[in-house]
Amino acid sequence: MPDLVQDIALLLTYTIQDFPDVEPLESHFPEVKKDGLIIKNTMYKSPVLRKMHLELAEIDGMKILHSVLFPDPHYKLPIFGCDIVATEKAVTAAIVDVSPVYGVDDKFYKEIGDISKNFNFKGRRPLPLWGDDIFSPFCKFTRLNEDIDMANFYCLVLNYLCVFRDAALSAERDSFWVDNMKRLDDQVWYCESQKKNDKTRGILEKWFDKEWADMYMNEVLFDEPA
Ligand code: BLA
Repeated sequence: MPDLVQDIALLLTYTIQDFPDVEPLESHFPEVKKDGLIIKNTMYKSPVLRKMHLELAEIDGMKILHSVLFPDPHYKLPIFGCDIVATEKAVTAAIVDVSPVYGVDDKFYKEIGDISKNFNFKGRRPLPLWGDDIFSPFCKFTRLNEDIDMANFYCLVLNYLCVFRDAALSAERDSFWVDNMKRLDDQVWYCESQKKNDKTRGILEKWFDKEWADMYMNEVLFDEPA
């Protein structure tokens, strides 16, 4: 079975580090180790993207990739998000989306829609309710069993990421504060909704405890923009 987590981690790392004027963002938890568990966090920022986060976790043959690229709300850019949960036998959950915020132009979603049409997965899974509140109509959530499905999912992420990157490279700063506040609110809502994911919370609570899981979700994964 291909190592989709590793392959997408490399793709994201190259893409993130290639943004103009990118700088490391200090992470309070660059590495967490407990029993057989290891979590690694890398974070970057750029003038256009306020937080680019890649997290990799591994325990007992299970691998998890979590990545969110949060734009600076001064730019009309969506939020890129990807989550992959893989066991030794299959990828049980693969999710990718460019989630809408106020003012992202139709051209962006036209391009994403054209890509989305070309990727349909047999293992398609229904989104939880909290996901319906934040994801775009082009969010893909699927189980992946076969190598070809994994290759297709990689290709999908690559394509979404290219469109996102191009939009970020050509984005112009919006000086209208009301619209910037709307986008800030949309990011807060995105984080609030993601924190309702009982599966992420559940596994963190199992590895650590309730307090730690809360702290980690609030401060590392989905801290709200200042
Ligand atoms: C599901 N996320 C999951 C699952 C696990 C995690 C174990 C269940 C897998 C399954 O049902 O097969 C665990 N994900 C983690 C952990 C971290 C993580 C521990 O990121 C980090 C430490 N989640 C995100 C992002 C998105 C996301 C950025 O962090 C989407 C952009 C989505 N994860 C997401 C969704 C599900 C999921 C939609 C399915 C939830 C459900 O079916 O109820």
